[in-house]
Amino acid sequence: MLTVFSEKHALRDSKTELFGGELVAPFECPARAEHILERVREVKLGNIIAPAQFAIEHVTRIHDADFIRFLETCWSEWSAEGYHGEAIATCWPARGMQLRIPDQIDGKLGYYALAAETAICNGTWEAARASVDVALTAQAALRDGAGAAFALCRPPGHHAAADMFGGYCFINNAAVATQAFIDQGAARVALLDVDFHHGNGSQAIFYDRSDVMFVSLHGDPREAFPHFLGYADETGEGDGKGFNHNYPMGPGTGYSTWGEALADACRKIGRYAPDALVISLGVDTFEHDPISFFKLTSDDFKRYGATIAALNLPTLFVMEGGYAVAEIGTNAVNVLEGYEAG
Ligand code: SP5
Ligand code: ZN
Repeated sequence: MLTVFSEKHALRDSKTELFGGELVAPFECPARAEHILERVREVKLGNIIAPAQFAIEHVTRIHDADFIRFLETCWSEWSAEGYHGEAIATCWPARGMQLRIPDQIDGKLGYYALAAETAICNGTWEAARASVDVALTAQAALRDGAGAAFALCRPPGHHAAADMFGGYCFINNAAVATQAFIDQGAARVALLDVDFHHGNGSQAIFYDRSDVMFVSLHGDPREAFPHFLGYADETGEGDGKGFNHNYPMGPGTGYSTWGEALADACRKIGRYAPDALVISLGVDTFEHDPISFFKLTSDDFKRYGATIAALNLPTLFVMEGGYAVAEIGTNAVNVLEGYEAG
């Protein structure tokens, strides 16, 4: 299987994450991508290529132009304020307030942020832009006939909505790649999100559409980030009614329960008969993930790769989360190896 990787991921090297009331070293760090790349090499998964550069219009098919401008200019506007730390939102348009976009950077940060844990630093925009190029390059390989490809994206994307960043995400790589399939003539695309966290951004982006089915397995929002979306009764709206499926699961969920949810999700995807399948591949479902509460083992990742392969669809894997850094390479590549063996 082809892997697409950009060294520019390393430009996203934030020093601070707001966690438990402290500023800590971010869980979403450059070493993650390096470990995955190392494992791809170790098992000889296939060729590794750098991304092509795509026009921003591919991105603005999904994201609002003002939001993209904000991401692009955030760091310089923040630095110009004379602040010493990284750009972190501190005030939001909460219940009863206005949704007008302010002029000043603290206001814009609050408007566009969905969470405060994700700080914007110098290089964040360049890395996010390279990350979506990685996804689009891998997507182009499928367009040109590859059966599967791995977009080793970093930073991740599935929490990013049309006009919101957070949850370590800026541009929704999987959503942009999904839209690229549609723009190339696909009638239906399924987006299956197996990251531990609900893919709130992806769900919101496709919620009113029937040409993209979004299916997510994740920690129950009663217990887990992003806390305010991901319930089972969110089934889509308008044309999208019946094309959104959530499988929230509680603390301690292991493969017996998770694998059943995946089997059910795959039955729904099979009935939908999409032209392509995009996987938001997070491996923070791992038993030793430091911020999550599922209990999948490294072997389980192989097993579910085979389950995905049984759908027999052109499949684009897009890297999302996973914070057990030492094991992230094994776990992510196990899914891909399980897929190839399956
Ligand atoms: C892409 C992705 O996986 N993003 C995840 C973002 C999660 N950020 C919030 C983390 C808060 C973790 N709280 C964990 C409590 C453990 N006791
Ligand atoms: Zn996650």
